[in-house]
Amino acid sequence: TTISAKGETLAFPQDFVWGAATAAYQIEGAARDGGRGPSIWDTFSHTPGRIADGHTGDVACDHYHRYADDVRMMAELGLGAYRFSVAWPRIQPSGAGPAVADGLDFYDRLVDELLAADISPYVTLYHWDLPQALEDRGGWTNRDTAYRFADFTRIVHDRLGDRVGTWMTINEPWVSSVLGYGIGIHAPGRASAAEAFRAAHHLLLAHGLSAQVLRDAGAREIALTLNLTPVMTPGQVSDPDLVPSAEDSEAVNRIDCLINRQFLDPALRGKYPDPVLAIMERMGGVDHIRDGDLETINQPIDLLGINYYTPCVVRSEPGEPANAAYPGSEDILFSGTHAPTTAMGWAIVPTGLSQLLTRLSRDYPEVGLLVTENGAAFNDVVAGDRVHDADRTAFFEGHLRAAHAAIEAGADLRGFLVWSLMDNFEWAEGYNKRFGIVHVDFETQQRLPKDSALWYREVIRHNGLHRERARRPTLEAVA
Ligand code: PNW
Repeated sequence: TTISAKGETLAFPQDFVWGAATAAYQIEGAARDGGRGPSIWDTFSHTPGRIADGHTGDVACDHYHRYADDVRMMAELGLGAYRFSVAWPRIQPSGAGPAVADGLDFYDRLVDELLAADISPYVTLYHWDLPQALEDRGGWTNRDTAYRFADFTRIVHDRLGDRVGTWMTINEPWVSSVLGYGIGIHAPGRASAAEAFRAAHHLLLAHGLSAQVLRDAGAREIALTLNLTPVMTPGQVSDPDLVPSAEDSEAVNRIDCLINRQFLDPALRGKYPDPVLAIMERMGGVDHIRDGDLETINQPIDLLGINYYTPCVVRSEPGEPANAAYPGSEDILFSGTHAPTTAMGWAIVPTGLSQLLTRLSRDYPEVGLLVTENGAAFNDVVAGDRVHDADRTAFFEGHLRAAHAAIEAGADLRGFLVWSLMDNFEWAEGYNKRFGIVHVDFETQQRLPKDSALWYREVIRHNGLHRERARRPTLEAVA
């Protein structure tokens, strides 16, 4: 029996998708196997001083060799969907030209294992591992990269399209462009506001061209995944209904345009917000935007993938210099909060997710919503064969309650994928920050489901969340 008596659980919609997400460079390792070419993350992680403790993704979770065991583990956890990314340099080592058989074979086997385990594969085509050869020709600042990505899309879809229904083009173009080209804390490590805007535009163009290819090839569901960040004043963190001053509202709107609408509006409305165009003009011009680009970018898509971790908290502060990650953010102060934080130092604000989902379904009603990432790094306590991560469970519980509230308010949320399936290479933080619901011992490669994974399995099994008062032993537990 399930605990479905009214009031005992927060039931999610019947066909709600429950799963977990990863990305190729963060888990695969096997950096030189199967004819894989170097990506910008190989170059970056092997550059001294770039990654905490000099960590690299050379071995990572060795998932390339352990994928079959990993799929078995996913099945044991009851996952209905698994979101992974395809490493472009495994398929086209120099970013162009014919596909490498070993690379395609790997993803082919992975997809078959998933389907045999009744887990739906959700494929991300770009999760930051650009072939280094393309970076040598300008990377995402070069318009041609977008066309190379369309070719890559076609190759991957030709091989996997008969079995993969859901396709995500680009993961988090804000992070790729701003952290990679704007401030240089991610690969390729460049630091120029003008380049970041160019790169962002070409990433959007790549999304549009890729979506066209997928549509023409008959893909069932096409998505763009964005790191969407509710922007709020310090007062709104604890009281979402608070009405900010006119100055604070302007600050919130400007940052919302830079981090969210710079991507949402071209993809879903075919235009850049005016404040973004004005800032782009100041930062080096808008010549990279050609006639027809916005039509290409504005492809009909089925799903918007939402990666939510933490809000952005700002207020007006005349005289404050611009924050390098937000060109044009003069006179805005980026503020801390009193909310508890994760090991990343990110404030934990579950209501940010309900706000975000409600706002998206109001402002962009034509697209379905899917949480493609939500999760947290904590300093987990390993105790024998258990990993106690009550903080992570509480984090997910809070965010699932928030997601449920948004659904009740009418948001068209189709599913929820936790970040991440297992501890992995957390980019600039290396292996020091653990986001997994499964613990990984990076010496032995042993996987150990954390308490949060066991809790998540129950959530999936019941298609819902127990209310506080359902915490007492359930019918099953006492039966
Ligand atoms: C996302 N930020 O990255 C990525 O999609 C994942 O690959 C990553 O592991 C996860 O979130 C956790 O970090 C982000 O600094 C990295 O704003 C950095 C930021 C946002 C998202």
